Amino acid sequence: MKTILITGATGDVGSHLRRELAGKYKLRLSDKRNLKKNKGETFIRADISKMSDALKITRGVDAIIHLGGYSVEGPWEGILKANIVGCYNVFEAARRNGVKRILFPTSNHAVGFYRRNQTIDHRVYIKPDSRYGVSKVFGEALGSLYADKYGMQMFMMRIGNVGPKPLDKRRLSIWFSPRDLAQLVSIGIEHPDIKFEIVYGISGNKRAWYDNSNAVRLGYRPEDDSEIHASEILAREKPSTDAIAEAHQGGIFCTAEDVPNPAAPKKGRKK
Ligand code: 15L
Repeated sequence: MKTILITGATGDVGSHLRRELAGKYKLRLSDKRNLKKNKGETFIRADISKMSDALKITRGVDAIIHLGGYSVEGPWEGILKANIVGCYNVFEAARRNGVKRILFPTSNHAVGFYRRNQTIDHRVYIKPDSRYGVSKVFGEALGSLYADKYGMQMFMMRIGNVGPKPLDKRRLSIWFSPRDLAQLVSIGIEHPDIKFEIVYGISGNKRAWYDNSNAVRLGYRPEDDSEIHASEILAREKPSTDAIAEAHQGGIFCTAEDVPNPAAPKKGRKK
């Protein structure tokens, strides 16, 4: 059985993945916050902004799902430390430890300034909508470098919004159900021919803004579609007063300086 490291394992996507991947892989979890591990999991508390910690957690694993870091728009200092320095440390530690494969959850916010009336694929020029989006573009660029220069295998998933149900009208286009997430992640771990790939992490949503043919080419067959939730969501959605957010795929990330994590509305952003 392969050993998979999940960084940032206490977050929302990490929690879905722990449940979905249990029994299929040996899960090594890491986070700077404490975590109660389940049977079959190991946990190492680590701060990925320190190279020594990154080296410790990446030693001896078969693949890494690098979720650790800021998951929304926020102050530059935090994003720099967690998403730029932290991402560099994890990729570089993987290289030094001989770990070939990394799955990186980049984000819809790497391309959030595309308009909602456009359909984009994995080849479009980046258009980040936030400092957070820029940090995800950094991860994509670093992945490309490490694939070309060091022969590492990089699976870049531009994730929409993971959850049991889409949250609002914008998320009807980018919703990613936990079981579709698990399917795409399994492809990222198991596919024999990954060099550097960009795919969109969304379900098979009728309202998608993405042409996800690269994921389909690699075998992805999403089982869910947000459309079954559309009438309920559209009926309760209030008209937006933010014309820029409304016109662009990234929504309020295009205008706000700080965005709360939708998975933790009471506590604010994740990190
Ligand atoms: C993201 O990239 C975030 O990680 C997630 O928390 C959501 O805000 C999501 O984008 C979104 O666009 O809804």
